[in-house]
Amino acid sequence: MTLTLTTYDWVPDWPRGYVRDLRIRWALEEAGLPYTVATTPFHDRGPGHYASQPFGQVPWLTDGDLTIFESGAILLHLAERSPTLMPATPKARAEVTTWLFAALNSMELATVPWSIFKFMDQPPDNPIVGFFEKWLASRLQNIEAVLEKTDWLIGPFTVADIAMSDVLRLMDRTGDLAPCPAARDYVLRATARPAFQKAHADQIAHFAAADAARV
Ligand SMILES: N[C@@H](CCC(=O)N[C@@H](CS)C(=O)NCC(=O)O)C(=O)O
Repeated sequence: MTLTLTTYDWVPDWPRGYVRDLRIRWALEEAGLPYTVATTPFHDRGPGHYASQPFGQVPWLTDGDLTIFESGAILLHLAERSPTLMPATPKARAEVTTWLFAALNSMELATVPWSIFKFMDQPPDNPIVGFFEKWLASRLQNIEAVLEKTDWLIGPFTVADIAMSDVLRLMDRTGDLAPCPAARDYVLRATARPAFQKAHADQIAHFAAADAARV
């Protein structure tokens, strides 16, 4: 099995440490699967890029002659290959899949529009911003209630925790997880894992090397 993860050749400073190839690096490190990293231009997204990722985004993963895009699909693909990422029992598999989708389709669905407004520096009285803040606050309240009762979503750490903590991590960056101590502790617990630390350091080093190559 030859695994190649593709990310951008360079990105500006602010997304560094948060580009979604990180969740894939993290899963690969947790699973101990060997992989290489390839790059695609950030500025010139040509037909080759769209052939692998129809939305012109990253990441994507090739596994032999398979190409998989969407970070959730990639995480699931890797989880199928590693009991560290997803225990083999039908119950655990169903729970992991459920929480993986919940991370992306219930939590990230709310955090992405919120983060767009946040980084656009909208005035706080903008009613659309208010709507999204309220929606996100309600989702946070729901996940806080779950995380108050458990260290990891299904019991043991799984790929669902990679997705969920990575989604919540973006909010922690701006201090917006402060009202949710259980979610905050969860992010701290997840990001203290050696596999996260390695994945994060590798992404930072990848883009730093790109800066060095540009001068
Ligand atoms: N749903 C996609 C989202 C991918 C995504 O938003 N990628 C960002 C980097 S983290 C990107 O390529 N942004 C550039 C763009 O959308 O043009 C996934 O989870 O893989």
